[in-house]
Amino acid sequence: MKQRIFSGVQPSGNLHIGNYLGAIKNWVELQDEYESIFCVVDLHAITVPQDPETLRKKTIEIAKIYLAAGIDPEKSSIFIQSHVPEHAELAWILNTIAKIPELEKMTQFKDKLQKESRESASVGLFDYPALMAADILLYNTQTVPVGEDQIQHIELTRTLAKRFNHRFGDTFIIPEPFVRKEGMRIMGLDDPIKKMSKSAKSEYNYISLIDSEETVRRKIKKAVTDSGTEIVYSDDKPALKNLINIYSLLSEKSSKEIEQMYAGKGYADFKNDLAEVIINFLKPFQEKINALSDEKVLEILKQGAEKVRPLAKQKLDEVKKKIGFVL
Ligand code: ATP
Ligand code: LTN
Repeated sequence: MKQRIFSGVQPSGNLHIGNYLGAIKNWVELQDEYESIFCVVDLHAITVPQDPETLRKKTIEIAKIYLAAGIDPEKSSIFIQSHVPEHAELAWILNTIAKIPELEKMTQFKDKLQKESRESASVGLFDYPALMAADILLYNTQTVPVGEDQIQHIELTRTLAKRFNHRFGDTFIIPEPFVRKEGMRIMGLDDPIKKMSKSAKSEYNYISLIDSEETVRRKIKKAVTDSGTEIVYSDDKPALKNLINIYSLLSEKSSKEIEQMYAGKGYADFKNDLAEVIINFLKPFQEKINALSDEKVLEILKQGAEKVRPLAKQKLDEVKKKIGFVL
């Protein structure tokens, strides 16, 4: 029996190379080894103010990105979270298991509160991790491939699952995070201390997967660098380290090789080549995205939902029985 993995991305903002390198690239590599379920988490995307037309467009776009990256719908299930209502139902139940201080501790929540005021933050934003726990636990997921920033949410998922099992008897599998060392944290191009983020204020923070050649060149030119002139990979030069990481991950060259290639050369040469490396990666990717029609993608997503829904229903029924609901 293959182990099961589950992961998801929010259809908000523009997916960037950090999302690709930290998450989606790994999914593609894992889909042969694991029974894989990948979700477009639209219920999560509405926890911050959003525009309905953009949400609709982004939901399909994320699915296209999954497919263009190499997720094969014959091997893996891909679907839209809101097409399987069991996610919201289980999240409600887990709300009654989770404790307020546990949610208050979540770094992603605290970070987002810094971006908008506490007064305007929704209860949904606060509760985001309970919904994420529901996503994972509904499918008896053993492994959750994510970027490093999501580990805390998976820890909470484990806590909730154990608490439920303890109170009501064995119900949930306790999932493990799966984080690849490489690519786990791509930093912002305008601020190498914070992770690259699609909700960043400035578009100079990220390279989106749908950026044009000209945009990539402009953003890389503007990317902050550290003091000095040499191309060296070191912790004291976080901006350069991040750029070398991106170069390395997209070109399959090691950071050592890259250092050697640019010995005696300056930032300008390095940045020009980095822009070309990114463009060479994005071009075929974008061609694949453009070749997919919205209708075809929606059909794949609906089939995905049909395939996974019975699993979700079975688990939710088990949960309902355990807590005393009349079925
Ligand atoms: P936001 O900044 O709006 O919260 P995000 O860019 O973090 O969004 P998510 O939808 O939260 O994107 O994340 C999707 C996946 O991409 C997750 O598995 C996450 O860990 C991973 N990821 C996000 N940002 C990075 C990054 N900078 N480096 C590596 N992985 C990342
Ligand atoms: N919270 C995640 C997206 C997400 C997810 C999930 C990831 C929602 N549900 C379940 C893994 C498993 C994020 O912001 N990256």
